[in-house]
Amino acid sequence: MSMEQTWRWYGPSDPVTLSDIQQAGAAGIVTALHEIPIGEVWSSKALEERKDIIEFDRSKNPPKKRGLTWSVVESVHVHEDIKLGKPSRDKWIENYKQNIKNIGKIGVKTICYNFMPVVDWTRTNLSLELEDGARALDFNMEEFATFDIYILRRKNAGKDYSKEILEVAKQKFQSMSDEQRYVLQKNIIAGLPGGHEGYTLEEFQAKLDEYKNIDVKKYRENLAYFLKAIIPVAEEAGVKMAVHPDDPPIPLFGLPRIVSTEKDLAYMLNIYDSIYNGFTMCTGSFAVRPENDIIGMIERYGNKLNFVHLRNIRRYGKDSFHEASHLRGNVDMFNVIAAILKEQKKRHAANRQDEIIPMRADHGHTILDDLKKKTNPGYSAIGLLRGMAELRGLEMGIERSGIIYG
Ligand code: DNO
Repeated sequence: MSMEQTWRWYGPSDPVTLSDIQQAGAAGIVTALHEIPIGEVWSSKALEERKDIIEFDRSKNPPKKRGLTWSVVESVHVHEDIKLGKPSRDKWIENYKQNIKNIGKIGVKTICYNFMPVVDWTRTNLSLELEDGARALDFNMEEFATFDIYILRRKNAGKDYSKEILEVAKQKFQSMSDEQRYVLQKNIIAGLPGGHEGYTLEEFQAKLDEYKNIDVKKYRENLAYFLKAIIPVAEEAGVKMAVHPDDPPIPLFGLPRIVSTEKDLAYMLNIYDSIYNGFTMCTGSFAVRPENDIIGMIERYGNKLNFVHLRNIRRYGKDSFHEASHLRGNVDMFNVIAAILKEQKKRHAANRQDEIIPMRADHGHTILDDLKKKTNPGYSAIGLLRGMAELRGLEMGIERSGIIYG
């Protein structure tokens, strides 16, 4: 059986329409009520309305079923008070539980979320020009350090970088125009689509300050507190939770990161042992650390693999990477897909109801006509379509050749 092909849709204001998504051949929609502030309750009414928009084209008379289903909610973000372990966390956890119940009621079975402090996914350049003229997302540690040390001026930031990086960052900062400095700042803290809220420099520093006394141990305790509260509710509601790894999976701004490696994953999955406490295999995120054995992770923790983001990266320098086309990069996509299909086979044999795992092509390059349009970074239609087409072809090749049965 193939994986379920899904597509991330940012809601009615997404320049990529539901009809575009159908034409791309996806059947599952991945979306969220992005307009609701982090932490608030998503009402059943608002959820039902969004589900209706996804499933029916009401501009037709009679309304036409589109053939799309809302498959995954990505993301129900975790309120910062929960991450910080503040006394007010219980109130936000109650809201989170209510969201799980409401989402379960409309028939969505998977929720993707993350536990990254302050910032969600982060890049330094949203439009890196590649040799062929395509544009890609890029994370350059030297530019990141330039922002951290010279623009944000975080106290003691210099201690977090090697001598080489410090040297380059200094030169970079000096040679940058005000405009370039502003763009770098915006890329890092203004918020990427679907991620955290945008911040000014002052707000951002204030957010970082709140984490002053939170080390990895404390942060893990806060995650454990959250999971122990919500997973029983997810089990009851029939909704599988899928934590997204840190993106990139390295500590940033001196903040704790706890979903970056296989060890981290093992730890968080063990906090509450249930298939409802699972993870999102985001290949592009985990692959930034060459020691992350992605295929082994799928083999070892596959029973809790609840969602898949297929994306490729090309590493350069230390901790830097740009996003590569889906089949050409440091991720061995062939063996990744084979391992996921094997997991599905295992579930089939075990009579599990959730044999088919939802996957989406993640972050395409900006190419062709999209280069002239305003698009969501990483989520322009044509690049994602290219990625999706390549991945589904590869998947079919693997299935038909019988490789996974060998
Ligand atoms: C970026 C995404 C992330 C992801 C969240 C999950 O493209 O992979 O924003 O949705 O980290 O909560």
